[in-house]
Amino acid sequence: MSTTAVAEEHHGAPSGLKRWLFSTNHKDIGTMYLIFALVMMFTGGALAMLIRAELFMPGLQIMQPDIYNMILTDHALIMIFGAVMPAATGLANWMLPMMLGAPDMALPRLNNLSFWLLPAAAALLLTSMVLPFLPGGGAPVTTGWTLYPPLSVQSGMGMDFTIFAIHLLGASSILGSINIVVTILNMRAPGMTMMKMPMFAWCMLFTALLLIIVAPVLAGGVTMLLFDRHFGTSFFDAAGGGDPVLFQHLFWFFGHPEVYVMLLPAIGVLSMVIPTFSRKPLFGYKALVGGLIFLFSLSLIVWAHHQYTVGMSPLATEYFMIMTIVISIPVGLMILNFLMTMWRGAMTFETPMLYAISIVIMFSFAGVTGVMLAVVPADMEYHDTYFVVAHFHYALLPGALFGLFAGVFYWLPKWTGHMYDEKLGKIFFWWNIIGFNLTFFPQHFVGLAGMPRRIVDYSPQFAEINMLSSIGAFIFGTSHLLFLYIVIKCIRGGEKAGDMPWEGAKAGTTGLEWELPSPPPFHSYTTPPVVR
Ligand code: CU1
Repeated sequence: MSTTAVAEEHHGAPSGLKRWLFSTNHKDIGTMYLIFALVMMFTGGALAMLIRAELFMPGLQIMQPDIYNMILTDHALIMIFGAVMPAATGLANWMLPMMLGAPDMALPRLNNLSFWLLPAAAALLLTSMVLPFLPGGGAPVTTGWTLYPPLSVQSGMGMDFTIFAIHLLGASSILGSINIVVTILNMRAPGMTMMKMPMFAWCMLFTALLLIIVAPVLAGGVTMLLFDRHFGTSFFDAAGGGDPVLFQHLFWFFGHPEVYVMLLPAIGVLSMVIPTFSRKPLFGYKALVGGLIFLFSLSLIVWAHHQYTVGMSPLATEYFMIMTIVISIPVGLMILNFLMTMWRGAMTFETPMLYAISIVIMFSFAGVTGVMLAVVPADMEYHDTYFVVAHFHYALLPGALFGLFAGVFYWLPKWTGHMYDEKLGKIFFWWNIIGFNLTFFPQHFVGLAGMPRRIVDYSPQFAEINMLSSIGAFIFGTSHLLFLYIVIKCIRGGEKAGDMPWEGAKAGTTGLEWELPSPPPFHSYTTPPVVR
């Protein structure tokens, strides 16, 4: 519908720029979230390209060490807070009301505020990157996204901009999460009980609950940092009676659940995509809900596995090790449920399904390296090496970003009314996946061989693998230009998509021997019941 048509239909509804600025419409806000995330993905991706260009060979190529560290820091902050989290909120905004049979999100004005805090935060973050190049701008932020003191207390003005950006991002996440929780609890259409909700809604519910619990802790931690920097406190300064390790506990109490905040929306997308393209209902719905509760609870009590090397008591270390290994049980359960959903299904392999299957494989691999890292004596060896970098990129690209890609391809027909170009979609998938694996798989080996992470230069024996990794990164990075092209092409036109765009993917093509089971869950939200 064109802007003017929208304005005509709702009397006095703003059009043009005001439509977006003052929007309380979940679809428009969802669109803005997704576009913002896309812009941030390209920004963070450009930083990643700079990192890999610098690491293309030993020696300093294009930048000084402190600038390298700043780029590394902002790559992480932008990807996590700017790209992955807003994209997930965008999907939730678009799909939740339709899935639950609600007319809109529960708190539409709060929804508007949650979104518009994001560009402000991005402006602060980008300013912090420009400051070191200006006279009097201070030293760059070189702490990494973990912002550990004492370095974060000592760094320049850019750190204050970064801290304020995190405050705004946290506020945006908390408000957005409250909206998601209230929508799910209060806005379901009659008959839509909790246990009938699509799995995506369950995943978003737990994502939001996690954020409401942990984002304030991060906000508190960085506020204490701010006080140490400017107001003479010494929360994290041993000379004044404080303890820098305290910050690590505050940070990772947020930081570990944050991994699940990024992961769960992708799990939600997978539990929609896999049944649709397997033409079978989701296997073990109740077990998955139980698994989510298990995962949600455990993810809050395993944080110190990120800091085995700080000298915690052996008892505490063992506790965190055991809990971390236990958390692989609900994750394994999810993988099993996805495999059982595909088992003997009439599978077809459109782009969303290709992503879903590759995610199950690659994320399981990250699960295995994750268990390796959970084991204390082994982690003493791997800590702060490229093995960790390889591990969490296998967790966060398949486990979050690729899940979002799957969701975008799955729902683009719904959003735009057009089918995307399936052939280009498949080309993008293979280009993307090959580039990704070429980049990050070799990093396991340099890591095991002892190459430290967060370092601008390395010794010559790591040269070949780093060059391979950089070539992979350029293949991976450029693939996203095709993604952008596919999305724009789909928005601008293409084959018309009906109410149930994936129905055309007919069963029987893989030798289905029995009656087709009940329709895929897509039906549950294509015709939402009228609510008044
Ligand atoms: Cu963790």
